[in-house]
Amino acid sequence: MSIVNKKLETWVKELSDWTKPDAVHFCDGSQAEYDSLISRMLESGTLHRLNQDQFPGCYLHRSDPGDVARVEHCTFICSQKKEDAGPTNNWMSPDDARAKVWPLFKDAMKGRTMYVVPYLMGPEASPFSKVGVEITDSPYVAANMRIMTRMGKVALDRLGDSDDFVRGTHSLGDLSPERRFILHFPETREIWSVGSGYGGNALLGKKCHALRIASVQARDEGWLAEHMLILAITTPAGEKYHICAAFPSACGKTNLAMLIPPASMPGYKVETVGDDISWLNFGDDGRLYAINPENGFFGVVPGTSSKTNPNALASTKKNSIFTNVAETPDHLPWWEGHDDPAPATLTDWKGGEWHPGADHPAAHPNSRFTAPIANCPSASKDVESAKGVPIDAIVFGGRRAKLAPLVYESFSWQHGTFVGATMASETTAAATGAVGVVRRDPMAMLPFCGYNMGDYWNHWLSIGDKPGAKLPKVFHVNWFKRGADGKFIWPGFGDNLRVLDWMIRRVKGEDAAQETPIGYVPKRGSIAENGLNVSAEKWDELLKVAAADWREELSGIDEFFAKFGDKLPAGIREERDALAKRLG
Ligand code: GTP
Ligand code: SPV
Ligand code: MN
Repeated sequence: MSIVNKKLETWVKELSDWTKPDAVHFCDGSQAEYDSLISRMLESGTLHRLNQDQFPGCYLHRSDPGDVARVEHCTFICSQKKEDAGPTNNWMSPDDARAKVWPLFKDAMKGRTMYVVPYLMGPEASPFSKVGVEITDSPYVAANMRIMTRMGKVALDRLGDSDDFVRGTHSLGDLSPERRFILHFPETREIWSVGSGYGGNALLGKKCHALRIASVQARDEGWLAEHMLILAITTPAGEKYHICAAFPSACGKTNLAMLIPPASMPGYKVETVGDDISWLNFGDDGRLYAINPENGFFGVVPGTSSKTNPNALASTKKNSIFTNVAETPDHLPWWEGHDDPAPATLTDWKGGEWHPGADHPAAHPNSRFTAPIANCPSASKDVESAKGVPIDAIVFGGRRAKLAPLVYESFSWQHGTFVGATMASETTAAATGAVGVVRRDPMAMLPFCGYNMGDYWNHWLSIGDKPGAKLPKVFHVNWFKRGADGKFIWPGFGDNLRVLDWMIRRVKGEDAAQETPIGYVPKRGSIAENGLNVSAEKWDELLKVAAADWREELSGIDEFFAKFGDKLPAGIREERDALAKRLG
């Protein structure tokens, strides 16, 4: 394929002179090109063919066992000033990056093909969509980018001869964790990633572009780039509502986005617009409209079953890539939480022999599927909507074994921003490091905000100050509260619709809430209970707001806020003080 964009051509030339690939391939995004990428990877052993009768077009990839998740300690914001990265990001000066990391790309593509991957984040017809180009020496990355984004010609057509594209440079390098860096240059809209071939480290359109770089563009241009799913609910009365929800990694976005209503709630319909990232822009009517910049899912596999998430399961049945799952002797993918019990012998995610009862899981806890949105039975036609869908409610949430009630509603946009800013959640396998430790994760953006988190909160507050803004209500949920027996109290999954339904009724102004110091919680009996088996004691526990526990939480919040010094916005401090007062 020939390209016409001179800036792109010059950049590709510079990069190939430095990285010395054996060949350069400009991706056009065609099916034929994808097929040849797949054939090459089957030949080289990068991919394994799964059972084509049951999983047509599906393949398995086993990543390097030391390269299985995002690496937050190797992820840096390389703004000119350290202060612009803020206290929650790692910072490296652009000069240090050039001295320390750029040499890792020298000759790095020798013996490999360089793929030039132009991609469009967002629907083809949307004015809010943005172009990026990822240059990579990983055919696995190129193939995944074709599923995850609108890739190739469509992006180049959009770009024309413009210089307005995010430049992503990616090399597997030697896959050594010591030489692994994920760098973001917000001022020049560049990304450098070396030493990892995995997910958010390497598919640069996703977290690196659509969140870290886009969050900076969003601040500059007056919109929001968020780690949020987008779903539509149609009620039995035929009214349609749209909800965005921000939960940290592996905390239930994909599941909620693809929710199937419980049998005891007939007449409701849930449709999926996005499962991970939202770009929110103001419409002429003052409302926030969300587009999903992605075109596929990079979803958590373990725990996915016909009981928990049949839509995700269906999405993976064709033309999908599985990464780090186990494989049965019949070449079927298998994982913990699968509908079928494990067969007597499996090949585990590392390629070794595995038997039930082994001392490690057969599938990696962060094993993933890459699947086209078009495969999803619940996919909304608005995935292609140019202006996006109007948002009625924004939901924050995390994993909290204790403290946070099932759901509460904030008092105002400013208070909602405070609720997002003070989110906390137990860590998961989506990033390397300890699992199950409570950490602050504002707006589920802790690992993804491309600038000072204090300025980011200020940007959220400024969204609320826009003249004529008609803002969504802001809620907080916690599906993960545990009882004295250590088990989840709330059944979750499909039954989460009961909570969304309560939110919708609040949006409509129904008197279904009671005021507490932290916000409005449901009046007892106001969440649809028909067909649900939750005892009165459990409802008490689910909806409890204990002032003493929240006072303790407030001291944790204060500790976190102290990091921001005078970057902590006045509006956030006001909300903190007001909460302290309400708690007594
Ligand atoms: P990322 O792709 O990492 O951003 O994750 P995500 O937020 O999309 O999380 P996902 O929906 O994949 O869920 C992660 C894990 O949480 C899976 O193991 C799910 O089974 C589990 N989970 C999701 N929803 C619920 C719920 O309502 N209740 C309980 N108990 N577990 C849930
Ligand atoms: C997440 O960790 O939030 C993900 C997976 O969605 S990754 O693409 O690795 O970021
Ligand atoms: Mn995510």
